[in-house]
Amino acid sequence: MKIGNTFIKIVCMLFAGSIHAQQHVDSTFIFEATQNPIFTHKYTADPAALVEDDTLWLFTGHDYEGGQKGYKMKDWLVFSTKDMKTWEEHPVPLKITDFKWATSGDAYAGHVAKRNGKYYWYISTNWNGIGVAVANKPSGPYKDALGKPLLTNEDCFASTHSWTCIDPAIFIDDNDQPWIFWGNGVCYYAKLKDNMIEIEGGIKKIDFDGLEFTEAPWVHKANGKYYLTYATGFPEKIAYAMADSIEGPYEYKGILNEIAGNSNTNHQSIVEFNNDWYFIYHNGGIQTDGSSYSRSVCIEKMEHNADGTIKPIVMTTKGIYSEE
Ligand code: FUB
Repeated sequence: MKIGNTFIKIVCMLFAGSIHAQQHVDSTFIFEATQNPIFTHKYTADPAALVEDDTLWLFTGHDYEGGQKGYKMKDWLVFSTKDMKTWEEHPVPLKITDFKWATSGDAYAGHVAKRNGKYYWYISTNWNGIGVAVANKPSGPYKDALGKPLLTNEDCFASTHSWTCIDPAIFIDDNDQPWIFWGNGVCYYAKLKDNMIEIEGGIKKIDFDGLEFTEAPWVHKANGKYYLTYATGFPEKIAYAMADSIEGPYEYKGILNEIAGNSNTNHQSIVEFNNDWYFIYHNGGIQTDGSSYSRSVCIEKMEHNADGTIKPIVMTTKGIYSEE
């Protein structure tokens, strides 16, 4: 809270749910998480993590509070942590109204990637396509980089439904080539140009035996293997496949995460931070008003086996705080 030129530090210990919080200076909010869901002061969905130096940045969607009958999201949120315990929420960095062409008004899932010293936030809009905003800092502010969508339903050559062009996920390979994966019903992918705001070459789709793709693709690489994780079925579980190269062929490896409590969707983000792998997802678990449309981000540790497969995620209330 700012009164005149004086910053008033507000210490508000919130003992409800999992948060013992300290709120201070302007609109930044600092708190300690002690269990899942990580954030209980707002409904958060569709997490996308970015690690830079000693900080994990977590970009999320922002559901309306309980009692909703559909996905209602108007802006996106950004949090950061250096130790996975103390979290900082930064001022709202991006809103759906920042994309003038997004007449849907729906702030669906996004993903932030860093390149050439800038931060690119790829967002979906339900039926207006995928846009990209750019900023000089991970916390923003972000600005529409194109003034039009980067991808639209017309690019989704194998789909006919209106919400097919959603859920962008960026992967920058070791040779510095950026890729974008996205889709609902069909998993599409393409190269991005070095400028991150143009598609390079053709758009292709992922196919392999056992692929039943709903949405939410995410690509990570570990020990030379490529992993494609994605939501399958509905209510969604998270499945995964492995490959030796980014374009496959991918081999289906099974279910990584089961249906998340009280939520039709699951939407994972997988990232390595301080020598641990984290599986970040959402459930509808906030009591009493959590639901499929009022979701909350949760975090579990994730482990690769010696043969490259991944140990199934065990969703818990204590989550990454279980050793405390
Ligand atoms: O949040 C709206 C949609 O729900 C996302 O785009 C999907 O991944 C699902 O989580």
